[in-house]
Amino acid sequence: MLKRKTWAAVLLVPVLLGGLAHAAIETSEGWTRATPPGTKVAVGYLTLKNTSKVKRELLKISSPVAQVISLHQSSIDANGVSRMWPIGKLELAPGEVLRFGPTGRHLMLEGLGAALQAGQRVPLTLVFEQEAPVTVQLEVRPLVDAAPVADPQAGHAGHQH
Ligand SMILES: [Cu+2]
Repeated sequence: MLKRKTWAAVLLVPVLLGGLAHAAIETSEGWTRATPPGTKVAVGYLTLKNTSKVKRELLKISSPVAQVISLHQSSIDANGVSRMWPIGKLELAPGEVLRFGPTGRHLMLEGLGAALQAGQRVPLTLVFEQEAPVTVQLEVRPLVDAAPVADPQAGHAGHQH
């Protein structure tokens, strides 16, 4: 028994030193939507969780499929019109969970090299301050015929940023 406890203590050391082996920012539920041919813009969503005890700022987002990826916020005004604007800075407080969604925050993927196909997976790399880059796969969901009014992708079809 004594010997087993000693081993347990040894194995715990790297975990307690932490930070390197285990990513402090967890990502989940990443998805985007298929794009019609010729469309250069797509929107993406995901959930971020800061499992660390310190705040973390998102510094950079990149993907091989898009030239530029930025963060946007959208909301519906009193007339039912969807509006959106860039988010300057995104910080996660310790323990904070941030869910992106069609009526809130979204990722703007601009300058797509090719149309996104349903079933494809789009890799996305997120760089947070003082963290190793985190890569998440966005699942490409089918393009729906009648996009809801609140769909930021529909809102982006008519204008450039
Ligand atoms: Cu947008």
